[in-house]
Order: sequence, then C-alpha cells, then structure tokens
Amino acid sequence: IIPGWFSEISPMWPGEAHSLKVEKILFQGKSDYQNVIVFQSSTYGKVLVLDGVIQLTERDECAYHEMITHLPLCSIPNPKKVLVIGGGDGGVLREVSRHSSVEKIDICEIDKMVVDVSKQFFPKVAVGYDDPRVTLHIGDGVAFLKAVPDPAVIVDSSDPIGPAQELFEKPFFQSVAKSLRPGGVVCTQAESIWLHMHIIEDIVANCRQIFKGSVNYAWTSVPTYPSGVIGFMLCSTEGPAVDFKHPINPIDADCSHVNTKRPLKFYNSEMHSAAFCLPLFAKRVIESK
Ligand code: AAT
Repeated sequence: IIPGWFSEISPMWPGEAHSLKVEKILFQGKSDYQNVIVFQSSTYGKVLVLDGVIQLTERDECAYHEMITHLPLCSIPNPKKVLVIGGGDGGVLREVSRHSSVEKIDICEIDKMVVDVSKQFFPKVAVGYDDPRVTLHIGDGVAFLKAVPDPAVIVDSSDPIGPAQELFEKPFFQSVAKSLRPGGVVCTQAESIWLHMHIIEDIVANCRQIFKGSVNYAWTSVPTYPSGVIGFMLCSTEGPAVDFKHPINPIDADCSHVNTKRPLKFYNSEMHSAAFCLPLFAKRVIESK
C-alpha cells in the first residue's frame, strides 16, 4: 500500500490492485451495510468507494451509466416503466430520464447512505433524482422486484461479495423474468471478461434457461473498474422479439428536453452495436452455454 494513494484490493481480483492518488478524503462513514468513502483524486475527480471497491468516479461514470441504461432502453420501442435496482448514486436515473416515453421510474437501493452521499458530493450524478417520474424505495432489491409489475429492469449492483450477492443468483433472475412483460428487457451489471469468466459463465447459463427471448452479453471500457472493462447481461422474455445488437429506439445526443443538464458523452448507436462484439476467448465460453 502506497501512502497517499487508494488501492482497490479484493479477493475478486487477486494479485492486482488499481491505484488512484488521493488529494483529500471528503467523507468516511459506516452504514448498516458497508463502509462508505468519498475522496478527491488527482486525475479522476471525486471517487465513491463502498467496502474498498470503486463504484464511480466523476471522470468515467458516463461510460458505465450511459451503457447500462441505453443498451436496454434503446433496444425496445417505447419503454414506459423502469425499475432500477441498486444505483443509489442516481447515475442510471439521470440516463433513464433522457427517455421521453418513460412514465414511471422506481429505484430500490439498499443503502440510504449512498443516496445521501451522492446528493452531497456528486450533484451531476444525483441530478437523476430531480426527475418527477422517480420514486425512491430504500430496501433490498430482491424483495422489491415483486412489487413492480411489467417494468424494464436495470440492475446497477455492486459486486457479488456483500449485499449484492443474491442479485447474481438464479432465483433472482427467475423473479426478474416473472416480473417482465412479454418482450420486456433486463440489463444487469455482469463483471469483467478478463477477471470473472466463471461468474459470467454461470449467469449466462442461468439466463439461457430462464429467459425465453434473447440472451446477450455486452461490455464496455470503464478505466477505474477492475481490469478497465465491465460487462452487462441483457435478456428479454418471450413475446415481441428484441434484437439487442441493433438499437431501434435511438436517443438524441443532446436530449435537450430533459433535466440531465448535460449531453451524452459516451453512448451512440455504433457503441451500442459494438458492445456485443466479443473477443474469441469470451465468445467461445458465452456461446457454448
Ligand atoms: N452506479 C455505479 C455504482 C454501482 S452502485 C451499486 C449499488 O448497489 C450500491 O449503491 C449498493 O448499495 C447497491 N446494492 C447492493 N446490493 C443491493 C441490493 N441487494 N438491493 C439494492 N441495492 C443494492 C455499481 C458498481 C459496480 C462495481 C464494479 N466493480
């Protein structure tokens, strides 16, 4: 451990640790669920850390939040109701609010401290809460899912060590499939092809059994996530076919009709389709499931 630097150390990525230089620690707290830290880094802006794991940085959160949201919502004609599980920082809400067809946005985050800290230190992320279509529920997303019929579901969850563990397990995907309307979609945070092929393999195998529509893995680059990339599991139920690789519901880059206060930075239709191209080693495993 280098003095004055934050190193992200976890059994989920043994033998490596990405480090950021710390200018100043801005917040340190312990919630009922996890340790929460916010620090000012010298090159990525402010950083939110839960239980020693980076959740977002001001500089690269755009890549993760835009992709995890627009990959599912730009793949279906008129998303109306969206359920976000996790994502207490508000970044996914900010992106969902760019979609004018959406009428209702529910979010179920387990840890209120994440919401409060984000509103205090990350106003450009937490701006998602300003949308009047949003209702915040504090609680476990696993149980809450059953209370919202027919949504598009976005699971912006932390890694499977800690409160998010069940969000990676088969019964959770089964309840998601039950809650979706015909042709409805889900997108979940699905870890890194460089580090977690064993986790991805299990998720894909479960999803192929559970979801009768399409099941696809996509990925993108987020420099401050472990190995610099992160993936998403995208599934649809039976009903109107969903072709995730070819977005049919494009959004304007500037989305001037919404209160996000900034244009898109990362997502466009080419990035969308490209996200489904896989390196051979990952393609072999994912397509064999
Ligand atoms: N928006 C980018 C940051 C995240 S946040 C993941 C959120 O999921 C956290 O706020 C955490 O409190 C919440 N969470 C964890 N478990 C549950 C649960 N069971 N129900 C509801 N919310 C939950 C993603 C970071 C990805 C990190 C990659 N290494």
